[in-house]
Amino acid sequence: MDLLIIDDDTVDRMSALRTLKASGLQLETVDQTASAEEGVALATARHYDAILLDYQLPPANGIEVLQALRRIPRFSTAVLMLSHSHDEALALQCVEAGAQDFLMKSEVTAIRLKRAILMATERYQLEQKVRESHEQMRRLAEEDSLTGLSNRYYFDRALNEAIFWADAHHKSLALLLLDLDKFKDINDTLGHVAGDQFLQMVAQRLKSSMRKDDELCRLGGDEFAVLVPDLSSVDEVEALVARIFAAMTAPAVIEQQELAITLSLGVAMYPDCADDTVELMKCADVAMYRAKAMGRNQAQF
Ligand code: GH3
Repeated sequence: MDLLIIDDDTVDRMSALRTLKASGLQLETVDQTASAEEGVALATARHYDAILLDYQLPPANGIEVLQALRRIPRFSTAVLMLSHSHDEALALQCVEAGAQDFLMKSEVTAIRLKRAILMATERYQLEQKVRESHEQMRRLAEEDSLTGLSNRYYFDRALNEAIFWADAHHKSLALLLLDLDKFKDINDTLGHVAGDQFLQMVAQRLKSSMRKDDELCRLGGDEFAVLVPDLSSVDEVEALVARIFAAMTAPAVIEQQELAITLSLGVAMYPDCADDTVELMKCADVAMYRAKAMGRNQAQF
């Protein structure tokens, strides 16, 4: 087991070290530091199974150090807070801030420390597994399995949030609806697998046309949507539309056949042409069908 002790009191640090050695825990590494800053740096540089963190670390307190530790990317270490204080409210505060346990220094014996470390690391690993499986489930629920893009479920939530954000910040946003032209012909002539490959290629090209904050989703079938938040001018949307069409100019090559990629695109702006999500979707849909009606392979605003 790899441990780190962060305690500015040399006597307490040595005592923790002695207690650890007497605990019978299988210790690989026990690093120690008197400085909160160095403690965070050590925990950033390598993984520890547990950190024994003193609550009193002037000028910081243990909760601030705990927060700094938890900001470390992929931090996965159980933190046990130690203090001379018998304050139950403080103990609760530390656990609420994310410490796995709170131990009073005067009551720490080798057996108690061993039990606390084993329980804390086990509980932490369990919490970590639950967090990871929640995250995995969320990702799966929001991902389109064919293209890897976000799906309709994600899009509905993102659209509501984007409108809420635009209202709160008095900003505009654009919604683009894209529908491939005569996509069914590819399925009919080359088969469904080739159709799938075509959709994957289009998805990749669309992805490469986006800016960092643009939200690209596959709504289903051959239909895609893009949310363009925080718009300063319509020029930004026009530039994005131009990038999308430019990305489609080279044909897709599937089964040694060159297939032209064309799509019809409808753009709707919020709040200029709609008051809510339903109206905005309708507005973009009408524009997209206008693009189809006017000969396809074009955008309509
Ligand atoms: P239009 O230009 O009028 O939009 O013509 P289109 O052929 O693109 O439109 P239509 O909506 O008639 O056809 C969409 C086709 O997409 C029909 C459906 O079978 C196919 N499709 C839907 N989802 C998938 C998929 O995941 N993979 C494949 N290969 N085809 C799909």
